[in-house]
Amino acid sequence: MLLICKEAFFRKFVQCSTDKDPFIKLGKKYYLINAAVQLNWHQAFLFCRTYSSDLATIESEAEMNALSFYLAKNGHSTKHFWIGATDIAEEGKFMSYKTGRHIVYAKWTVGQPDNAGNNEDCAHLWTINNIFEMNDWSCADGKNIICELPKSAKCCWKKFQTTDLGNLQKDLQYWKSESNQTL
Ligand SMILES: [Ca+2]
Ligand SMILES: [Ca+2]
Repeated sequence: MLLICKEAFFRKFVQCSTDKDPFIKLGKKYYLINAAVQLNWHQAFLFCRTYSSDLATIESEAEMNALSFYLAKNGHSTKHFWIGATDIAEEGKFMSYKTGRHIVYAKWTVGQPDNAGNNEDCAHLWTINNIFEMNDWSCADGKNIICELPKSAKCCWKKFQTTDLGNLQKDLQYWKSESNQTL
């Protein structure tokens, strides 16, 4: 069946595509793994929004394992990835920017979150013994990024990009130049 969706901003009808590239499917979710450019947590949030997506909210052990396996398999074990959990509003209460609620799942490294230096409010993934776990870190530091496509996004997500740079590579170059100016 040919699906048609309406892109509100341009007010024209476009043909739906089930192609969600550059998002990849792991388990039941679609992720954009940005291992090329490091941004601070707030820039990472905005980067995901340009793809009509959110910083990833990991909601189960199965999701964590799927991401961990994929990242390790693709040579990213030494990298740190921002995810969408922060206790910036209230210390010690990590909230999901995607759901607006307390995170329902966490795999904190032993001893974390420790709010080191009284300045760690954003959650990221890092590896302990080649397994990805969660840690809190300074939101201002640059890290790689995992975005998650909303379940409701069926198609046309590319039409909602806030940049008109065309593709991921150009977007990454854009953000890299932005981060060089602001980090
Ligand atoms: Ca904190
Ligand atoms: Ca920490």
